[in-house]
Amino acid sequence: MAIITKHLLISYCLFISVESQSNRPPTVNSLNNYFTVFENASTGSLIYQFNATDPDNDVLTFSFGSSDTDSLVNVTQLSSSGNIYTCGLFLKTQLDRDNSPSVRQLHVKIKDLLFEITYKIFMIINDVNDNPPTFTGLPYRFSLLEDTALLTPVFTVSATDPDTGSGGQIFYSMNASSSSVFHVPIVVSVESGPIYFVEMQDDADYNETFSLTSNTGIIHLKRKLDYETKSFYHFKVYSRVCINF
Ligand SMILES: [Ca+2]
Ligand SMILES: [Ca+2]
Ligand SMILES: [Ca+2]
Repeated sequence: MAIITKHLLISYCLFISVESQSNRPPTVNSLNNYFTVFENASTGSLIYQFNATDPDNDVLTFSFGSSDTDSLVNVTQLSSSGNIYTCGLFLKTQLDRDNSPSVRQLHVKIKDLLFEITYKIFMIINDVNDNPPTFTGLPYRFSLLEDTALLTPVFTVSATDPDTGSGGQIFYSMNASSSSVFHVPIVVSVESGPIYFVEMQDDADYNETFSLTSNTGIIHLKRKLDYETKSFYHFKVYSRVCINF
């Protein structure tokens, strides 16, 4: 009985081996295994297409794995002609280039009757100017001695913007314009004078007293201070970017 079992096992293994050699895995026909997409692409939009085929005319199925990256997209069979399958990747969730990697690798699993291959695709996420500049180090308050020399740099305002290129380039201003995005109040007290936060109107003469360098955020004193005449200033600084969003 033991001998018969051994013969049966050997026959079974040979059978599988012959079948594996006669079948061949699916293949992918695609010009590029990468594509670009803007980070504000709509959920559900078609972002990439590829063709797959099987040399044995096997029926193919397509799926994604369960990694975080693969949860970003769905794969759907769009059409088939003969043994050529056309598939599309659809965006499943909103992308974010600013707080996550800008290049992501996707793994499409393609199965025929025996084999499963993994088609690796690189998704390159392009930036969109979708963040406003944000001032840091608030609140902005500082005091000056009334004998501070003219042209002294007296303060620096600073904002950050995570977007790339012109979308992340920040300019500062003490005056509102059509391209101003956000502003913060700034209070300057001349040393030993009281600071009145109740007055929220911009001082009429702040432009004559201070200057702000648009690309650095550095504020300079440009007129002599006089504690007896004016003991505090209140005005706003604005940040703007090249491109409105
Ligand atoms: Ca096959
Ligand atoms: Ca962005
Ligand atoms: Ca921006």
